[in-house]
Amino acid sequence: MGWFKKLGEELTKDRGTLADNLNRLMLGTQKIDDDMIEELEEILIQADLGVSVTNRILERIQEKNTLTSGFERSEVKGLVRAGIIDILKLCRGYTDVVPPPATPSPYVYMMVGVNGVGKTTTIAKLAHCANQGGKSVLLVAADTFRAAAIEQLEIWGGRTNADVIRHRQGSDPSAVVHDGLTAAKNRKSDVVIIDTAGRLQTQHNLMTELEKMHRVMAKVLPGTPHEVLLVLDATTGQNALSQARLFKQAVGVTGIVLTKLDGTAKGGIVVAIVEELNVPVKWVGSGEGHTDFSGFNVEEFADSLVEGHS
Ligand SMILES: Nc1nc2c(ncn2[C@@H]2O[C@H](COP(=O)(O)OP(=O)(O)OP(=O)(O)O)[C@@H](O)[C@H]2O)c(=O)[nH]1
Ligand SMILES: [Mg+2]
Repeated sequence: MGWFKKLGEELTKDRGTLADNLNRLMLGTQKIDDDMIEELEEILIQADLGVSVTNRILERIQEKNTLTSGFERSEVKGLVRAGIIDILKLCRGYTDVVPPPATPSPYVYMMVGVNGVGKTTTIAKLAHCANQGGKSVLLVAADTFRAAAIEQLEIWGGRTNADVIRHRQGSDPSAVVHDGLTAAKNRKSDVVIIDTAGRLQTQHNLMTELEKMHRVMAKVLPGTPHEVLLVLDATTGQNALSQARLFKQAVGVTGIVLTKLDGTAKGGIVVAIVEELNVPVKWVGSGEGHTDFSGFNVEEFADSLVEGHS
């Protein structure tokens, strides 16, 4: 093959969305054969669905192919969609409603995730929902590492009618957590949301720090945190899976918030994460404002992956 043609193929390979690639695949001859299955496998892997999810979907398609005669390529997209929905629904606890929870009080959320994914913005979104639901909200500024992180949280606190417990930049995040939960107990706050750093000097330091905060919470208020929310940027690829594994190991993630779905999101990786870690997606962020937040609608999400819109 000439280098020019090869280059062209490489480019299309890198570019296509899952929706585009499925459309292209369905335009081929009607026959379902090994070549088509192989091509579909490549498409699903490229969409960050991961080997395990891909195999599940392929098995489903092959099963259908042997069971029925006259199976057409045009049905492939529907089968991929159904496969994705099955996996996302396997993990109970996904929700299409927004918070706040009623009990116990205070209800404590700990937010975790690598830097820049949208943790602090998501806190504002959660705080706004809770505030709208008539709950008193306390934010805890335990990202003491990044410059201006505390001020950023205070600005959001002001906009969403939430108080903020803070120390100085560079102070021990676990001490802030300690004071935050003690204050929540004294003030009888309904909802507490803890902001954490996305980066420290090393990843090991970050995990150790998060573990320590987690222990401090349980000591001050047994049973807390009630939820550890892993914030994931939907535009991240394979990296998100290793991030999710690390955070789950360190602090036991209970739910995922998928942010930046308003962008040119890929998001296929989230299916792989839900399948491997058995952690539900709870909410999605779709913008930079504190009202750009909603529950996770499994069908809509699957549609947006296979159709390219929601
Ligand atoms: N388009 C879009 N942008 C978002 C969304 N959520 C957050 N952002 C933006 O992403 C950037 C990072 O958001 P932060 O909330 O500061 O992220 P963080 O995880 O707290 O980052 P660190 O504190 O540095 O670890 C900001 O510019 C946000 O406005 C979203 O759902 N959609
Ligand atoms: Mg932040």
